Amino acid sequence: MPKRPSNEKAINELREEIRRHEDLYYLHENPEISDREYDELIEKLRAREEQSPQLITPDSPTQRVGGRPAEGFPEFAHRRPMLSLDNSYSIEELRAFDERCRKLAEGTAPDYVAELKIDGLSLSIHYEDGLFVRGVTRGDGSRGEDVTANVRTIRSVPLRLRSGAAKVAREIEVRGEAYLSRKVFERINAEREEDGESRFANPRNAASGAIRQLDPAMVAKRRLEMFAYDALAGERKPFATQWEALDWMESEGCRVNPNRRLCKSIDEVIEFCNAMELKRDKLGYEIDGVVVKVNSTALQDEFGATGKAPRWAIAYKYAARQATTQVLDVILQVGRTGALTPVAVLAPVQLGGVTVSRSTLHNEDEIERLGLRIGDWVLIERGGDVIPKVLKVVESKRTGREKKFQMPERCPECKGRVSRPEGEVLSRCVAADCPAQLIGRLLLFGSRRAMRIEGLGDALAEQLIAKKIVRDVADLYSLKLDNLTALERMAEKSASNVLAQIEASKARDLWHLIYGLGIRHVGERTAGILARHFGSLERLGRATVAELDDIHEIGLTMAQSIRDWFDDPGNARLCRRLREAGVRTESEKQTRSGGTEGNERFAGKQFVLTGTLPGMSRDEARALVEASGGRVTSSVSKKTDFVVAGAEPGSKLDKAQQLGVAVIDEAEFKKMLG
Ligand code: 1X8
Repeated sequence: MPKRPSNEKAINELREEIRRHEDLYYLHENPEISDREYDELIEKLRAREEQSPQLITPDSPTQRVGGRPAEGFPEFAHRRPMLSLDNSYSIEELRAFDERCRKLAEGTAPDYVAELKIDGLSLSIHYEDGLFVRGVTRGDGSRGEDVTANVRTIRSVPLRLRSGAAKVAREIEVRGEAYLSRKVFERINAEREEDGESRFANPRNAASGAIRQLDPAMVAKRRLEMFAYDALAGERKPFATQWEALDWMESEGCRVNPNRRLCKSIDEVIEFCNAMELKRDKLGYEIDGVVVKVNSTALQDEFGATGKAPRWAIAYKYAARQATTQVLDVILQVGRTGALTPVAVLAPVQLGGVTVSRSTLHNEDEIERLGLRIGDWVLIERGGDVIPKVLKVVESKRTGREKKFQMPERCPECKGRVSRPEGEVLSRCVAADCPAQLIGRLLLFGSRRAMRIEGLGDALAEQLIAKKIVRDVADLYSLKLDNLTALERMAEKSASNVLAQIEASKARDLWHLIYGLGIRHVGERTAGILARHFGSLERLGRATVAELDDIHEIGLTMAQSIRDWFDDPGNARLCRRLREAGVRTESEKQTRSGGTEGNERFAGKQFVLTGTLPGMSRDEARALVEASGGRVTSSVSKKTDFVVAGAEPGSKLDKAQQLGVAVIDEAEFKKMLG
């Protein structure tokens, strides 16, 4: 009879494998398997260790509560361990949790609090006499890293609790989950890609990378946020219930997630879980489930913990929106800058209620990292966005007939030359007349934040380029009615509307034009800074790299990119033709004052915008402030000079009133602008 592999051998192999995945996850921020698969490995190991308890070593992955402390920050011992949560993956498991709780509560049914489980990293925030003194990561649950300077940059962490704090205790600890919004996560990944770095796999990894940065200024750029979920006074919970703790933290100025429910039964908890699953995609951040807690603090204390997790709480994890499917092909999309983005064409598969048939692969390096070949079976996951990502290749399904993807030497759209500059992750089509790029440029130029030409959508842009009626954005200004009415699906009424929109766009302020030109690295904010600094397209076009680099907030890469753009003779001609067509190439305020210096009416002033303004968007208001030398920040502080408040202003207005900051409405704001 073949000898059964010894338990010891199996345990060692499992530990090896788990440690490898931990390294991939924590050190390289690049996991190969889903959290659920990781949990399953741990469970397997735990089961084996239970059979042979003598083999349990203190360094076994089952003996650890959380991540490992990183180097570079002093350690801090938590006053009360930061436990992890047991997971449940089904309604039955939730009901089983309820059964256990009722038994522990001797037959009575406890109330529960249901809260969202945020996909981020837990932090412990210490206050003394109401003042923020320390921020610590969870670390291994008993000791974390003191990341105070970094936590200070999180705007949703109050640096001072409001008045009532002293009544509770001199020393207070608030625990919460720090995270990155989807928007910021996307921005960081886009920046990393531009800089030739690999993308973060998920917001949690990006957040945990952010909090471990050694330079707080870098952390501040990451725009971490936090939802508070627990309050402690030393080792003790100072409130009779979790529900009160949440309300109290909110009243003290902490950000508490509004999606929470006090439940009288497990049925209500289940209802909340189901309702939030439907709302999941509409939240601006990633959640991976719901945390269910026994409401009464006395009962929590009675129930205690099992070593690594409390008995009075459980995480209900949403089914991962993952599926396996086959890669039928890899195609390339050509963006406005000529960047070639590989996209996997998938055998259609249902994922979280939608049919998925495409998945972005980002760039060649990502394909390399995944080891992906055409014909492979892949595990895909849909996060908050409709576009899913490929997590890994299912190697066991390989037949040997899979084909490697090769970046072509010619652009699939125009057959132009493709080049990948040293140190960059993106290959680009370098042809100046590539139609895919031209369409992309027209669309950017006409977009809302740029020249706002309504009606210039995909269909129109494609036809204009394909029929060679328009070759660049300046050609838009010589379009005639019959150019447009000759196109498909373009009646005379819509054609004249489009022409009117194009005409109106000539008067847009300079920053919209600069942004709409699509100069690499020049986003809306930079466009605003450039417009204010130079006051005209001509002066901007004459600026040297050194002059550009000298401007606060403009780095060398940007400076070089701007200079390169204007040095291109085609672009220089484009600017001239735009001016000749009557497009405003001078800043409005500059023209009026006749000077060459920026309008510095708001120099050094800090503004906060809140609520909906009746006559302008937030972006417009921001641009106006910046064009006059002011700054817009997102939260109200003593340094804020003015809060511009519109309809439904929310807590920023309260804060302004508390601090005695001047609050103005749109009319006053406009008056100040002159
Ligand atoms: C982890 C988390 C908790 C909460 C939200 N998100 C998390 N990731 C919450 O309580 N609302 S609690 C928790 C833990 O105890 N490990």
